[in-house]
Amino acid sequence: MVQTIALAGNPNAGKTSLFNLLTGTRQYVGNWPGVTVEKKEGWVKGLSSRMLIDLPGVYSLSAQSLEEKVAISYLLQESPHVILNIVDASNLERNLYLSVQLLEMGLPSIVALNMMDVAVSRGLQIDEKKLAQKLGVPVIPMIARKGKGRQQLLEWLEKEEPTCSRLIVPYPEQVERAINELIVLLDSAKLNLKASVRWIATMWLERNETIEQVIRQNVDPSVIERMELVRQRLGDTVDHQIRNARYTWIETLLREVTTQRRTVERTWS
Ligand code: GDP
Ligand code: K
Ligand code: MG
Repeated sequence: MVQTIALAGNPNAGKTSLFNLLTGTRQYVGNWPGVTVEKKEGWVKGLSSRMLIDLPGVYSLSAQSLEEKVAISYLLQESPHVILNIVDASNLERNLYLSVQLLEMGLPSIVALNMMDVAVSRGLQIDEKKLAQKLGVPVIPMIARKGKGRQQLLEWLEKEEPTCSRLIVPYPEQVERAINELIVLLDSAKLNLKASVRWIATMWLERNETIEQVIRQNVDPSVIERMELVRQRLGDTVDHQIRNARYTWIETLLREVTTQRRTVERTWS
């Protein structure tokens, strides 16, 4: 049976480098259905029956841009065997925003911590074990451009059963209350999706267009009406509150897992 690995990450995180490193020349390029966003697929070299799918580079799953909509629709509807989330280690705070959203989604995931050479040259030390523990999924340090980390990644893909993170970002109290009410409503609607119900509830509060569409197509109008009321009660700033809570969670995480050494500036006078 073919297992699909979905490659997700910010633009410039090294997605193309990693894709080429893993697939070599066995690539097929097309478009995502209905849109002119490029879709690349390829067999993973050195493993049997593993198909790597390159998702568009995105900074979040907010479904604002076409790329974000393609990525979120794919993950929601196709549920890959595992999400391979490539993260730029030299740009952790921004890159982890997408990671947090992906991990909240609750699909099986693994993180490729790329650009380790850049991070090290800037004096950034990352406790990878602790990072993996906090994210709730394996973290594999890589230098994709030089092929470093490939072997470890392949071994993991070959041998391990992918895990879903149990990452829970704590949101402000009134948001948590709304999420819990939405979870009850969504449970009664019996949506047939692999994504976590908590994540769907959070995306509904953020007015994520893709989630909005899925819910309007699959949930009873009377239930949607009650979901609307829960959302309206929170007012216009709920998406900011959710975003801020994610960034606060990331800042706390980074304080625990990173150390910035002072880099010595060389002078040539
Ligand atoms: P994409 O936009 O995510 O597809 O990223 P690319 O694979 O095109 O990489 C962006 C740039 O970073 C390119 O110039 C790559 O050669 C470079 N790059 C990729 N991985 C690494 C890495 O681990 N270390 C360093 N120093 N550069 C890398
Ligand atoms: K690029
Ligand atoms: Mg690219």
